Amino acid sequence: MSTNIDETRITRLIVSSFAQDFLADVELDVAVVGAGPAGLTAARLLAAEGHKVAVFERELHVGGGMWGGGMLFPRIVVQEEAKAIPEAVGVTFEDAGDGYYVADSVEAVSKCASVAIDAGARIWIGMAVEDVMIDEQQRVCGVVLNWGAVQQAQLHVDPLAIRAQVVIDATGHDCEVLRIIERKIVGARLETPTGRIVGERSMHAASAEATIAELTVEVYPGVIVTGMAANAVSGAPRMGPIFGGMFLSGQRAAQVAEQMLGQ
Ligand code: 48H
Repeated sequence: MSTNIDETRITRLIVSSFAQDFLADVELDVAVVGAGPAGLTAARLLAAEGHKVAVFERELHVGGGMWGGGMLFPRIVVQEEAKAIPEAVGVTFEDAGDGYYVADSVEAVSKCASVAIDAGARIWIGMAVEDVMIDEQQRVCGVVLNWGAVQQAQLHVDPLAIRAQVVIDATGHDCEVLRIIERKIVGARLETPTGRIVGERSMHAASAEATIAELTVEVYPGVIVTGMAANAVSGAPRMGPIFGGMFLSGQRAAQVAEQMLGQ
């Protein structure tokens, strides 16, 4: 049998399938903001444990800063301690010796996203988190969404809200969820050396990679910070295109979220 192609049927299928899945994600265990390596890793591991997880990504593409590798040379470097995490999703590495491993960045992103989806995490693209939802105690209990394109065009369109028991800020260098919290929640105190966002420091890859997993904490009630955002919020350095810390931090974020969900 050949398909009788009908344009309006296609329209109905697109909108009804979207509506069904989006409505299913209005109440989540974990909302991950940002589909970079840290966010994708946390989402995959939590979904694999049976939690209801969605990733909200502002751009049309996933992968964040990993997609473009180092200065658009589409390769990433990962150190020995972290290599098992991307290997678990099928990323292949060239052993460059001395504990350095090199992979194709497009392969790495594609496999991280693909296995996260297979594990049950839903990835919503083109959706930006522009605010958080709070409860009476000022604990974060969800995210406020708008289309990424609406944000870019600076249109005045009211957003929609998603409830989540845990929110993970995986927004990279700009730690955007925490900037919103700092700006909008009166008296907000973060789990950082100053209680505020300290800001990312200049490159020192060894110390940046050493600190990132331990800086992956519940940084504000209901919110875990992971990936580059974890270093940025606490005043730790950047590391350039070595990505092991992002995978280790994403793994740690999943562990912290599990503890929070179990309470
Ligand atoms: C929805 C948003 C929002 C928002 C941002 O930058 P990322 O790749 O983040 P990490 O932490 O997983 O990885 C960091 C790494 O890529 C990197 O930049 C490194 C290692 N840099 C070192 C150096 O020295 O430069 O991904 C963050 C994602 C992006 O895709 C953003 O588009 C997205 O978050 N995002 N999504 N709502 N408000 N803000």
